[in-house]
Parts: sequence; structure tokens; C-alpha cells
Amino acid sequence: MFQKILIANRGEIALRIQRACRELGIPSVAVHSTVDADAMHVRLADESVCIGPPAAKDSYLNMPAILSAALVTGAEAIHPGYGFLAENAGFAEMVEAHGITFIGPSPAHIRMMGDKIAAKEAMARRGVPLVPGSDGVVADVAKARDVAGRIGYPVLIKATAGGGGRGMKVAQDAASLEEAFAIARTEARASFGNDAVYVEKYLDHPRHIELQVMADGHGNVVHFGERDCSLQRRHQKLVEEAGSPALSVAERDKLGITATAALAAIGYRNAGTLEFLYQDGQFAFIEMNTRLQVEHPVTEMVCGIDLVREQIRIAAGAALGYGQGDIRFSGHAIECRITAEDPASFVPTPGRVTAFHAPGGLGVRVDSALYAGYFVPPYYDSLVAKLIVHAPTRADAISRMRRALGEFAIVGIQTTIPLHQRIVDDAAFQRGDYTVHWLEGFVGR
Ligand code: MV4
Repeated sequence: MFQKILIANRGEIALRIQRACRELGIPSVAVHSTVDADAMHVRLADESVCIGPPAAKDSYLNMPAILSAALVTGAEAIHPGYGFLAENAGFAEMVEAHGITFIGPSPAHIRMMGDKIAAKEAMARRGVPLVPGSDGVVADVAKARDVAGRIGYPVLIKATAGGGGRGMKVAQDAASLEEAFAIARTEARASFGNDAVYVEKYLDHPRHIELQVMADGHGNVVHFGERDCSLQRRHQKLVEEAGSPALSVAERDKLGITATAALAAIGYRNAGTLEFLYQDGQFAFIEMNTRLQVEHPVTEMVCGIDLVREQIRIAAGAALGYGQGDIRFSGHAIECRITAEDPASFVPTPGRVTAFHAPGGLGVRVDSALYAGYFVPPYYDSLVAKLIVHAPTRADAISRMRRALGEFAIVGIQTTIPLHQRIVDDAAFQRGDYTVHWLEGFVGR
């Protein structure tokens, strides 16, 4: 096992990883920007290193500074958390070239899944269902017209290097294809420096359902069930659930068998998430994330497993030590992502937290790096707390979430708690009757 781990992140996820290290008896090194010197992940750290000025590009994205911090502190492994350098294949390569273990998949797998076409091809070859679409890159609008003619309108033009909804354009009909194609290309070039695009049938009322997997690099791959992440606004998730209110146990089992077999076939290692669109009882794979995700706690609650601990064990070369049949799903979990934003306009609200009281009690988990007196800086993601509840049934989990949201006190800055209170009180949410478009309509109401 590792003697020391460097955590290349900040906020709640840095704390989350620090806790897993501590339970494994492994000292950890925190890194921080100058503005984060009194952040909770630094205050609770065994050891910490300042890696640069506030702007993320100069600190949490500063590869040489982070690598130097690992080398001078004698860290044997680096956990990247999510965001920042978590899916940067070049960083993973650089880390390994210096004899340090990257706690994540191989650089080759990160790179493969970063290319959405390569990811789809790899999964389709192993029997994972896809949205009907082009066979690879679509070089010009004439080819796009051929594909659209074959699969039917509406179609969606997507950037190969995409993600997060950028470089994505719907064409409702043949007349709008040329313009949509040009816009998607231009956006892709501007956002990713890569204008390669592909075409898919546009699904107009999908749910976003993702599958958590874990592979040990010794040929063992398991899944920890699905999360329903359909409640998003502008590709930012607000609420996630495990399991999905739309899915049966038989559908989950079937998807799990296909997906884990595909990942075993490509030799995947460490944690991963396969993203699917789910519409009219059909799954379609769209992308894979090669990192721990923000919403991983809902999976941990229903499976009773520590995903970060598993990531660390596997990176150290250990085998999973259990099979799919040993994994049990118990009850229902919901996460509300609480951000420092105006709950109506979503304008960020950095500032001083003057009082902080987190909810507690049975089945309540709060992952947060906030404390009374903390100044939420304007430089980073506005996520300030994840409130996770677990209960025997979905209805009980909703009641528990309503109760916990009512207890939560974050004073001094505006947060999205009032919006979450409205969502849990909504009848359509309570019925589980929503798609990826539901929240956009809800917030304006
Ligand atoms: C789609 C789609 C409909 N049809 N692909 C948005 C971001 C990227 N991860 C995939 N996205 C979508 N791909 C086809 N063929 C609709 C979306 C989409 C979406 C997906 C997941 C969660 C929220 C979304 C919001 C709008 C559109």
C-alpha cells in the first residue's frame, strides 16, 4: 500500500479523499492556492503545499507545481478528484513518468474515452447499445445529409472532443442542417481546438442514467448500479438519485452485464462511469467518464461501499476481492448539490459565511468544506455542499431530504437551498416523472 498520497484538488472532494486516506492509515498531502491557505482541506491536512496563485490555471491546473509538491513530500501516488486534472491523459502520463502512481485509469484509457467517437466504437464493438448515428467523424455537410437521410430527423451534431454540451447543435430538418453543422464545427474548434464532429439521432425526451463501474486491472469488473442525473440545468447537475425511479432491477442487471463485459474486454482499470440516454425503455451509450464523479456518494449509500478506498486499493495493485454477486443494493439515496449561487438567476455569490449548521440524524450525509467564518472565493466552482440522504424507499428519502434541507443553515451568502426545497416539494419530482429538460422549465416557474 502507498505510504503517502497527494490530493490534487480542493474543497469537499479533497476532504472526501483525505478521509479515505486516513481510514486506510495513509498520510496525505494537501495542495492549495494562495487564496485557499485557510481552506478546510488545508486545515485538516497532515501536510500541505502551496502550489500557486488563485487562478486555477496557475495552481490546481499547474502540473509542474503539483508534481514538484509530490516529489518534495515523497508522495507515492496522486489522487486527482474530479474536474481540474482528473481526465488529463498528459498529466497522468507525466505523473507515471516520475515514478508516481496516478489513482485512476491508464493514460491510454483516459485518452480513448476523451475521444467520444473512439469511446462509442469501443463500446459498440462489445455489444453496448448506441444512439443511431454516423459511423465515426462526419467530414462535411454532404456526409451529414447522407447520415440524416438514413437515420431520420431531428439529428444532433456533436464535437468528438466534446462534453458538457459544448459544440452540440440540433438540426430539426434538412433545411437547418447546413447552418447547424457549421455552428457545431465552429464551437468545437473554439472550445476544444478540434473541429471534428459526428451525427446522432436526436432523442427529445431522454433521461440521463449513468452506471458506476470499478475494475481492478486483474480482469475483475463490477458495477455499483445506476444513478439518475436527469435533473440538470445548462449541463450542471442539481439533484442525483440512486437508483433511477425509471429503471427496473432486471433492466439494471442487463445493462450491468453488458457494460462490465465491455470494460473487461478493453482492459479498463479503476473507477468509471458510463453515461447513457434512456428513452422509451431503451438505453443508448453516449460517453464515459474516467474519474470519480461529484455524485458518487448516492452510489456509496445504496451499496455500502467506499468508492475512494476502492480506487486507492486498486491503484496500489490490489484485486477487488469480491464479485458482482456480493454487491447488494439497499434502499434509495438522493443528493442535492448546494452551490453558492442566487437560486433564481444562478449568478455566483462568493462571500463570507457567517454561520454554518449542517443537518444530521439518521441517513443524512453532508460532504462540505464550509465552516463559519470561511470566505467562499470567486475563482472556483460554486459547489459548497453536497447533502445526501439515504432511506429504505424513495418516498422516505424525499421526506428525509425535505427535513434535512430545512435544518441546513448557511448564513452570509445566498445558496440554492430554496430551489432544492421547491424541487423536493414538486409533485412531478415526487412521482419520478422527469427528463433532462424538466428542470429548465421548473426553475423559470
Ligand atoms: C444527446 C441528447 C439527445 N440526443 N444526444 C448533452 C451533453 C452530453 N453529455 C450529451 N447531451 C445530450 N446528448 C442525443 N443523441 C440530449 C442531450 C442533452 C442532455 C443529456 C444529458 C443530460 C442533460 C441534457 C440536457 C440537454 C441535452
